[in-house]
Amino acid sequence: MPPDQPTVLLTGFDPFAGATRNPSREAVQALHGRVLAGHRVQALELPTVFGAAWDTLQTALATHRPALVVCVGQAGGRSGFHIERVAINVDDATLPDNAGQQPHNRPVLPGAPAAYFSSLPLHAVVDGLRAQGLPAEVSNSAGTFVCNHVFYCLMHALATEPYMQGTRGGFVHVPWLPEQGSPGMALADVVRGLQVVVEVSLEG
Ligand code: PCA
Repeated sequence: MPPDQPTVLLTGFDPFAGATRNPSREAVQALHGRVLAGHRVQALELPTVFGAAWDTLQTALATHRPALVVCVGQAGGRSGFHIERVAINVDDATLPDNAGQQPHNRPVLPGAPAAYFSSLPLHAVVDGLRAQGLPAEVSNSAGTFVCNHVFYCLMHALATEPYMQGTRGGFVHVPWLPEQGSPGMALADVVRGLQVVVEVSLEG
């Protein structure tokens, strides 16, 4: 049963590649339970593991029936919020995931379309973030690691599952925390920015 109050599902990943922190997980946890534009935020942690990450998200989609899903991941080396435009049907890892899997040149979903576009209002989100003094841009590649994998599975489900019709979804990459490397972004700014992403996506 969908909850009475409409829900926004925000996901973040656990730390990977030997790190101890992942700003995506910390930022979505900070927003758990908040009400943004009349929608209650449900935060969810995904394992940085091909397959298992999507299994976890899929279960949450069926439970919460969210109006909006924003998956968030860390993209070390990028500066500012990267609002991802496109998910591609490719798993091609340059490092092992948290279960030691390192697929090469493999489809996420065999036989499924080559790509899906985000259904977030990309430019309105970027404008909203910049208006708050937060650096942001539209990105044309979410990579080919676990973030793109989850993004692709999400957009495929939104396109094909009858119960997901009318749900908007997309993916946002955020920079390292300042402690992790440069360029970094303070956790408070990541949290503030994700709030903008949600509000603009619900209103836009
Ligand atoms: N970033 C990785 C996976 C988990 C995360 O936070 C990625 O960009 O694929």
